[in-house]
Amino acid sequence: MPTVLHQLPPYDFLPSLSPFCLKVHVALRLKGMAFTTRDTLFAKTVNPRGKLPYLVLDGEGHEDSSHILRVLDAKVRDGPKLFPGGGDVELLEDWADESLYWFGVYAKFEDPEGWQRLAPHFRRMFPAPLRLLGPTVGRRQTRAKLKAHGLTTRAPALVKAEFERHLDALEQRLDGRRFLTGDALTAADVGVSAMLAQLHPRVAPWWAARLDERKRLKALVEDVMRAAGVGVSAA
Ligand SMILES: N[C@@H](CCC(=O)N[C@@H](CS)C(=O)NCC(=O)O)C(=O)O
Repeated sequence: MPTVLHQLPPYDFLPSLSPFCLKVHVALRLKGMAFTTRDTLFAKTVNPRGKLPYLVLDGEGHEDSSHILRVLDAKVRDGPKLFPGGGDVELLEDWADESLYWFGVYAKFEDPEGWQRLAPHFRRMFPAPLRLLGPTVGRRQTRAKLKAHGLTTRAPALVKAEFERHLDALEQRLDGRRFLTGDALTAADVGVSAMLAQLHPRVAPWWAARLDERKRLKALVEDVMRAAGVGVSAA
């Protein structure tokens, strides 16, 4: 039975607009699995709970990137054990989803420079009849989520400073370690790398440049993407 990853559409330089979908993409590749992708901006047409990624594996549908990685661990022998049972992996993987993720959303949909660069790509992801209004409505909905999350209730300088502190904390963790929790690649590395890879220089140059300044962290993101054979084309 074919394995199908339902995801938000790709750009011409990243496999998906959604870092959660990218995370599953990377995990499937690390596990050596053959799969196809189906792209949509309308998550509810695939998953009644309205979220992507949604993975169909052995005829069964699975939602939520963290859950999907656990399903892959349980079902697929090859590749790294993504959740080997350590507490730090659990915490970092969840922190990447629930905190780091939102900085990427902010960089693309709230930061004026990011939105100016994202908008033409985002527009092309909509079916032709929706290209005029779709991006504006999509941005409005995304900004409402950012506000509910709390990031946009702070001044931009505070958001950027907090982002840099997070990068510094990750960079420090990599002092003397190959991966974020030790010598083996885990879901923590996959999750953090997927969230940071969405800060591509072509859509979020300021944010990508801050990552470039943290050499160990930048190398980790590149290594994870390379190990997974996921194309992230350069600026
Ligand atoms: N916790 C979920 C989050 C998934 C999620 O928020 N996906 C977003 C795309 S980045 C989505 O499907 N948004 C569509 C919508 O909210 O309408 C996971 O890890 O998969």
